[in-house]
Amino acid sequence: MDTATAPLTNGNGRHHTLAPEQLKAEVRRLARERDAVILAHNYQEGDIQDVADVIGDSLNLAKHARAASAKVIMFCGVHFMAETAAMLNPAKLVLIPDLQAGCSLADMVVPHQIRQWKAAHPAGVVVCYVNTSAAVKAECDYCCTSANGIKVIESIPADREILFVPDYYLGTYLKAKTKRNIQVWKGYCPAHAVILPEKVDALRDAHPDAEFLMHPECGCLTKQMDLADQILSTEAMVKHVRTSPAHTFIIATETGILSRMQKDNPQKTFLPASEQAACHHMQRNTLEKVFWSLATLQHRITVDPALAKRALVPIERMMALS
Ligand code: CIZ
Repeated sequence: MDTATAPLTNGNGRHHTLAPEQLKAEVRRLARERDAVILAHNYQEGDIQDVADVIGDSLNLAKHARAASAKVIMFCGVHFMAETAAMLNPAKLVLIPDLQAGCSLADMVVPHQIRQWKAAHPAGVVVCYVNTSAAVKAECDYCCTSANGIKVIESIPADREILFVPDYYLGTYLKAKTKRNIQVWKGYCPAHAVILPEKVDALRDAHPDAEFLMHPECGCLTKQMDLADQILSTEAMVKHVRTSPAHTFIIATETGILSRMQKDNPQKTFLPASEQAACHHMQRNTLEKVFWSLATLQHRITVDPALAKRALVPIERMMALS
């Protein structure tokens, strides 16, 4: 059979025989047919980014999800991000390509642990990183991303103790930057934890003119904080490399972001601080799964309305500041 005309909708077998460019065209066709907007996180693979209407960090994607007029929001990212989209725009059908695309960092704190921590610090203000479940957000006062963490912390009265969950490295960075009284939970992102100072040092020796951009979730942060040229969120990194006069960049964050940087700046060189810094949850989403998700309208993400009402409090406080 001519592969260009092979049927795609062959049911449970979930095979297709299309080349990547044909599959991308099919995804775009289906998105139009379904009235779907495709939102893709900066860490998603290049093929998914190629079919997306919007590529961005969780904050940007949340803003687009809230404003979306399409019937379907195809959220190419991880579960907590799709949950936020579903809470911000509950009338829409929010889909995720792979239901198992979770977040190891988000799993490092659960609601009863927040309640216990608050009981031990009754005057504490709880700030959660966006990498948390809706159930955890519902226990918190403020939400933040790495793009707006400093602003969120600085919006809290200076005399208040702050309890920050779940990322130890982002929390430590925010504490150093704001000089606030912040107790930090000991969670970490396994993808960022494999970025080791020795490897970064070797890369910097080999590329002395390269700019070293580091994400605040990096486990190497405590040792390298003073050495990084910039400590930036993913969105800030994407913007920075467009305008920086440097030609070579060492990028210390999840490797999926390199495809966006390379596509935007074909004349520049981007080196991952670690080839191993790949998030296996983000990688569960593939172009094929995006296609099947649109074809079958699975997997729908919903949040119980009573829970969403509570979880939206810290999210809306963050969005009001952003
Ligand atoms: O907020 C996000 O999307 C994450 C997880 C990281 C970043 O810096 O953008």
